Amino acid sequence: MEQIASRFALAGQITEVTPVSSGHINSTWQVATDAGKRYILQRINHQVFRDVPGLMRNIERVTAHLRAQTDDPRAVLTLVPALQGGTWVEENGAYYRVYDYIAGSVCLLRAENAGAMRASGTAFGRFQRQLADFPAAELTEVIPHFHDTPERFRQLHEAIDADRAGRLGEAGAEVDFALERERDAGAMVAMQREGALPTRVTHNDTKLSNVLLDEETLQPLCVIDLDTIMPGLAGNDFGDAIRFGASTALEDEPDLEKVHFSMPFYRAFAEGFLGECGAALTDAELDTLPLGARLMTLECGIRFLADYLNGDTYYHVDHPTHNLERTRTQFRLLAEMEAQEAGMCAVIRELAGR
Ligand code: GN1
Ligand code: MG
Repeated sequence: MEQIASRFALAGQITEVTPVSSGHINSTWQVATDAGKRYILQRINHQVFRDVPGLMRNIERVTAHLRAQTDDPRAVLTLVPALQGGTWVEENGAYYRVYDYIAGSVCLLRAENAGAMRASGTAFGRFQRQLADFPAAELTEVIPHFHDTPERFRQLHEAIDADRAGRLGEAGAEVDFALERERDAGAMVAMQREGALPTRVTHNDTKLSNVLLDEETLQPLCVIDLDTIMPGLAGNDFGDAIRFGASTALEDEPDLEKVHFSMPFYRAFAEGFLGECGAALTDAELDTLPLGARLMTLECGIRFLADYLNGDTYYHVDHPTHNLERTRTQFRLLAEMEAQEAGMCAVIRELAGR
C-alpha cells in the first residue's frame, strides 16, 4: 500500500499505512507522513463502480463547487493529485485515490442523541442547498438504477429463483415480508418518470457515518463518501438518512429487541435538513420525504437480502449471516415506520409550515 500511496503528491515521507475498517464496498487506509500529515487512501471497488474516471470526475466537479462556497478547509473533502496527473492511479486493474485527512473530526455509527441526527440533517441539507444550482444532468450516473426500487425487486426475484447459496430456507420470513411490499415499491420512480419530482444532485448514501463532525463541538463539518453522487431525488437522500440514523441500533444489530424507529431522531434530522434546504424543495418533494424513508429502508433491506441469497457477493461481510441480520434490522425499522406513518408526515408538515 505504501508504494501506491507514494504515487500521490503527499507532503513528506510515508511513515505508516494502517487499514481503516469501514464501508461495505471500498477498502480504506490511513497514511501518515514524517511531515505530520495524514491522508485517506482508498481502493475503489471496480466491480461495483465500473466507470472510475466518470466517478472521479463527478467528485472533482462537486467538491470544486462546494469549495467555492466556504472558507473552512474542513467543510469539503480535498482530493490529493496523483504525481502522474489526474486524481487517481490504476495499478494491476485496481483504482486508488487519496483525500486529505480531516483532523479533529469524528463520524458516528449510531446516533446516541437527537443532536447527532440534527447535525447530520444540517450537513446533508446544506449539501443539497449548495448543489441546487449545479447542473445535475452533467454528472455521470455512476450506478444506473441505483435507487430504482422495482429494479431492486427484479434482482431480488433473480436471487430467489437461483438460490445460489442454498439459503432460501433460512430467509423465508424475510422474503415474504419483502414480497408483500413489492406492489407499492415503484411510487417514487413513477413520480420521477412523470416529471412530478425534480432531479437533484444527490449523495445517495446519506448515512450518519458519512458525515464528519467536529470532535469537540459535534457540529457538522463535511459530507464524505462521495462515490454515489448522481442525479437523483431529494426524498431518497432524506429517506436513506432516516433508514440508517433514526434507528436505535446499528445497521447490523443481531438483537432485534434493540432495533426501533426513533421519532425524536427522525424529527431532529428533519429539523436540520429542512432548516438548510426546506425552502428549496417543492411541495411534492416535501410530501415524498416520509415515503422516501420507507422506500429506502425497504430497498436497502431487499438489497441485503438478495446479497445473502446470492452468497455475499456484493457487501463486505464478517460472518455468514451478516447480510441476513442487516436485512432483519431494515425490515424491523420499516414495520415500525409503517405503523407511525401519520406521525412522520405530520412532522414534515409542521416543520415545513406549508
Ligand atoms: C453501501 O460502502 P458503503 O457502506 O458506503 C452501499 C449503500 C448502502 C450501504 C448500506 C455503492 O455503502 O448503497 O445503502 O452500503 N453503497 C453502494 O450501509 O452500494
Ligand atoms: Mg457509500
